[in-house]
Amino acid sequence: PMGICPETTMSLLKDNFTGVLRPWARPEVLTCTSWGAPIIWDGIFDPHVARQKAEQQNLTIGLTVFAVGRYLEKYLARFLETAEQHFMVGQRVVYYVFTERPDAVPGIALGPGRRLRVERVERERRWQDVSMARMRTLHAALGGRLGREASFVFCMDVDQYFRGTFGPEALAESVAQLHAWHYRWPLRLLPFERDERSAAALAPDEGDFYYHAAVFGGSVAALQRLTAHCARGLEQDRARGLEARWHDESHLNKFFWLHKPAKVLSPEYCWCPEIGPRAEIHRPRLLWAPKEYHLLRD
Ligand code: 2GW
Ligand code: MN
Repeated sequence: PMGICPETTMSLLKDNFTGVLRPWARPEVLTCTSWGAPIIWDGIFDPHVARQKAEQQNLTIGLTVFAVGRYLEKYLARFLETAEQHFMVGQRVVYYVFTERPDAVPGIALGPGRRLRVERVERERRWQDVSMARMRTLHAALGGRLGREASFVFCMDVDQYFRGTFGPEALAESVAQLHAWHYRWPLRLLPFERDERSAAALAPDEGDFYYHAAVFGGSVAALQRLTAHCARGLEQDRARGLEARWHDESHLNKFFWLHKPAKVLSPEYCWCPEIGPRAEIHRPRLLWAPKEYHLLRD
């Protein structure tokens, strides 16, 4: 289907609350936020039921990823190859790769109903700008072809790879990812931007969770609001000579404080292997790829 379809979004949400989720299956973790959004842990949904229900709705799911500079050779092929194995298998999927070198994008064998689109972007000079420019570019893409052909979109970092099923149980009007390093931390220690002059600032008593900008998603309309908010905040800060502590991630956290996500993904969905084994992390879906800062940040 073309364009945004609110009915589809709503019925999917309703199904998630009534049929698909069994939050009591994981009594040792928080499976619901204070505002009533489910937190998706392994075991609280039946992947087969989730997949069947989604297939009936005939959705097209977008997956955006930026691969600029050395990140293209280093991370993109593995990200896409493993997405073919694990991301929304059985659904219609359209990958959007943003890069300054479209010719260098590796050829990946795609399953039926899956396609890859490559969009050219300018290369920013500072690495912080590469990351932050994504919000502006995504906003434009959501207002264009991506927004017309997808009903839901996930926006992801490229420096990670899929290891387990990342299926339609993760879909919702707006979706935020719990940060693997911070989900056990007390609220007042979370690394939100605290400088009141920044558009991303949260007061000491504000904040629900610290969300990871490596994975966020939602309907096209919700993501247009999210990317517009973050792009505006980033520009406002820049005009004042400020840069938030964690760049675009700080602004994303401000957005989700003001506009609560409809669904939250447990750290199983984007896990950092360096943390080591933890009892509550059953089946990681994405794993952070190792970084070589000396190689990349110069
Ligand atoms: C970024 C930092 C340093 C050196 C290179 C880059 C870089 C990033 C690059 O050269 N080329 C590129 O395509 N990127 C894209 O930006 C790529 O998609 C990458 O995954 C994304 C974010 O940069 P990354 O993954 O190096 O940053 P992280 O893993 O520290 O990410 C968190 O914090 C960022 C802000 O500092 C973002 O909010 C990100 O979404 C967070 O996961
Ligand atoms: Mn990253």
